Amino acid sequence: MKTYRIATIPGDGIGKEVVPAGQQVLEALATANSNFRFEFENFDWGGDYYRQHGVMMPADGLDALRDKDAILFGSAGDPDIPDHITLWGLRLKICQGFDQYANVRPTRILPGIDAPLKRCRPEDLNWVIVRENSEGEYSGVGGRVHQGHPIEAATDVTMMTRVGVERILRFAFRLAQSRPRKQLTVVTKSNAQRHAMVMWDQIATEIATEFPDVKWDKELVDAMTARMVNKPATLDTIVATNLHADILSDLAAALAGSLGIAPTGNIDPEHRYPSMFEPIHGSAFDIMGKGLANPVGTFWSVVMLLEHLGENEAAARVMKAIEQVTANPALHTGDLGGQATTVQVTQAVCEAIAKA
Ligand code: NAD
Ligand code: K
Ligand code: MN
Repeated sequence: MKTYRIATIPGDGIGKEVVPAGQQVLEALATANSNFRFEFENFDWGGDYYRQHGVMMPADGLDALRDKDAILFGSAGDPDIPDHITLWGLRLKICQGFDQYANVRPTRILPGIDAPLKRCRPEDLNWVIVRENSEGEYSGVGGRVHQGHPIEAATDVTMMTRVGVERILRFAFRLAQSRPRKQLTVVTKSNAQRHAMVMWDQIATEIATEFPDVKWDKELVDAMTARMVNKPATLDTIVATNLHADILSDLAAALAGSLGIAPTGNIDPEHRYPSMFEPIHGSAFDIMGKGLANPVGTFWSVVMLLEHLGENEAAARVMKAIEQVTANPALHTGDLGGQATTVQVTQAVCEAIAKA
């Protein structure tokens, strides 16, 4: 029997509620399946750790994760600690430290969900947004000078490297090629950002020649928001920069019903390091600690984790269980207009897995 070593990092806020729920789903799956088991190691990094140690994770934290098969992450963000400290001190440290340069964010309208885009037939809405996850607007290059003085100034430099842009575009073209519609939309803002984004467009044209069977087009990011709302069926695979795709994928999640259902994988496509899976939402300060968090985004992230491990049958089993549960409005959490709790949804998904 195969053993997969999984690191769990709940982090902060509702991360502490949804990650244990995700672990329960993996355990239910292992119980129902004799081909593999999981060995979990939990890491209590995040805001509480910061209050005790002055850092979000230990200096040798990456070494503790290095030999894992995958990481299940919750959220970094604490009401009492500035957001840039929590984000850079934990999630980005892992993403950048393990060169998880491809962030993959699927969007579909799940059964039973009253989504703003529900007029779109489910078979017409099957997006995957690929987010560049290692540089761009989040390169960390910049600075702040003359703080508090009239001449105060600050920069955050958008840094795109040819290597970084080539590899994310190649990943996106390859992903598009593997999907039925073989279609890719490359999103930029090359009218305004006339250096980095123009280079991105040029590299897209170069990489496209390697994928003659992929139909591709370009869209400016502002126009893209309107296209997602007005012509959703014209989109399939989408690739955008770190910042643009961050924003577009929250829009995508809301259009599909809620931030609480959307998953993501921070992937190292070369499998040199463990990849990390997480719901796209944050710590949700307004509902944390109340048992109201929707765990579906984490469960769908578990599906992506299983696919990454090559356990496609098990992944499909979890996805089917999720869809059975979302189809029942009595099992909707507050963000979907229902009254179910995190525990109720988790139990229902675990039962559906056991019965499948
Ligand atoms: P958020 O995603 O935490 O919350 C936005 C809104 O969506 C809130 O009203 C929240 O209640 C709701 N929501 C989110 N997830 C939900 C779920 N699973 N079930 C039900 N409702 C849900 O975004 P925010 O308020 O901008 O950020 C809060 C904190 O989280 C900040 O510190 C931010 O930096 C951090 N954050 C972290 C990550 C990450 O770790 N990957 C991502 C986004 C935000
Ligand atoms: K998250
Ligand atoms: Mn985000």
